[in-house]
Amino acid sequence: MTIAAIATPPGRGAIAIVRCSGPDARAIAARVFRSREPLRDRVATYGEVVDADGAVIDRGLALAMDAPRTVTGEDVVELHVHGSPIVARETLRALLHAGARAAQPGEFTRRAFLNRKLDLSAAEAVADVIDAETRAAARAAQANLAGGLRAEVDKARAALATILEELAGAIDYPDEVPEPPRARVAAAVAAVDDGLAALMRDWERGRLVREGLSLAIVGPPNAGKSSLLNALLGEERAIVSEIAGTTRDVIEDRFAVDGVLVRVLDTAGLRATDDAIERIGVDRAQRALDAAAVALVVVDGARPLDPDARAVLARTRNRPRVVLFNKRDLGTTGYAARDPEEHDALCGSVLRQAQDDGVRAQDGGTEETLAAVRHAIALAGWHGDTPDLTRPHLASARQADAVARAREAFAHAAATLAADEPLDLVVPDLLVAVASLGEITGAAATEAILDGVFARFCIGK
Ligand SMILES: Nc1nc2c(ncn2[C@@H]2O[C@H](COP(=O)(O)OP(=O)(O)OP(=O)(O)O)[C@@H](O)[C@H]2O)c(=O)[nH]1
Ligand SMILES: [Mg+2]
Repeated sequence: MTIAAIATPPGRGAIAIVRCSGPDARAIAARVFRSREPLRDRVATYGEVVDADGAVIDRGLALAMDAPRTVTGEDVVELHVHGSPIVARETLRALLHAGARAAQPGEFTRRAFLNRKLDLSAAEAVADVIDAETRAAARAAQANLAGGLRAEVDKARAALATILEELAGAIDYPDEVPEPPRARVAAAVAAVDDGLAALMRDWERGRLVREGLSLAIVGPPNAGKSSLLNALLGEERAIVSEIAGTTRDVIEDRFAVDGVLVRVLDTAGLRATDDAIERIGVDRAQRALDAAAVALVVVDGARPLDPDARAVLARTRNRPRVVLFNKRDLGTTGYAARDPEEHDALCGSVLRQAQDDGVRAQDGGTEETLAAVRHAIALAGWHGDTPDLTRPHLASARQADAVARAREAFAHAAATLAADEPLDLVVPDLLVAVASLGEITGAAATEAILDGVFARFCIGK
């Protein structure tokens, strides 16, 4: 079945591309596209796009690409028309009328996978490339798109296949083929497991790159939370005033630290209140704090700590956080009297004037404070260890789950080996691991490995 869809984003632009893929792509395009020259493989041809009645929808280019050297592995025809949503839609309608079916989400990529144009991990990377919100995320997706993850996984599976062959030989010909030494089997399994453990470690960091870090700015009213948000963003995003309780709703924005996206939430000051609206704001602040990966706690460090400040400091002690004792330009009374738990807290000032007037810049000027806060976010969020984006990595929960299952099987195999149980008992575990890893790339090759191994088992075993 030939499918068709608009390939460019909705809205107006210079060009819109409507493409179709499938065995009838050329025949269908011929009904919709009129040109003086016939379409030739990989040559752009000028002509008219016409509707079912033969009326001209637009003039543009048609680009035919013959299977199998195409993105889907099927015949593909792209119609490049003017970038009007109406023209693109009319062109698509003409293709559908001429016999194409509207493509499902991801169907072009799915066909590419089915035609072995890319493996499953690369197909997932296609989606990641498109979704990337930062340069770092785009680069990370490219590493997998190039097939890096498949190479890693295939290497692990090949190592397992070698162990399985050896075991199978000994099972099959117990008199001729000696059992491989247990220690060697154990070491081989452990080596594969180490590689997977590294992938799992990178998974968390990779997720950070793709999804960004959620950061909630919390603290008592009037501490300077919104001032800090504005300073981090470099714009007057949130209202700042000397009235405690200025921020009511949660304000969300984003900025980057070390190329990592930080999704930041500025929240209402946390305090007990009788004001109904402020109460709602405080509830929202609390929820934002619960959901965030890292808390950025801001308290007024110039004054003795009040119960509200103590409460939020105590509440965030056991989680990743950054603590800023603010308003250093006014004094450090609160900072000096802080609890031992807050001894790694930052002390600074985010007051705009402090910077603009050059007031006591050496005493924690805004820029200096911001640099310290950014650095502390990197430490709390990813241990200051910027992810290596060029390495292949697990990019979805599905992939991470497959690796986790392989590692469980290894743990079981290791226990069997350690318990001096018969060596062939580890075979099922290793097969489970091979199959789980195969899910990552979508390889159907497990059948072959299964055949190779079980063909040598005698009946009843
Ligand atoms: N001197 C001094 N004043 C500051 C500093 N940071 C913020 N302020 C002032 O403190 C007041 C409160 O600042 P905000 O940023 O609105 O405080 P907030 O924590 O968002 O307050 P709520 O939204 O009410 O919870 C404003 O008048 C700011 O100008 C600082 O480092 N030094
Ligand atoms: Mg505020």
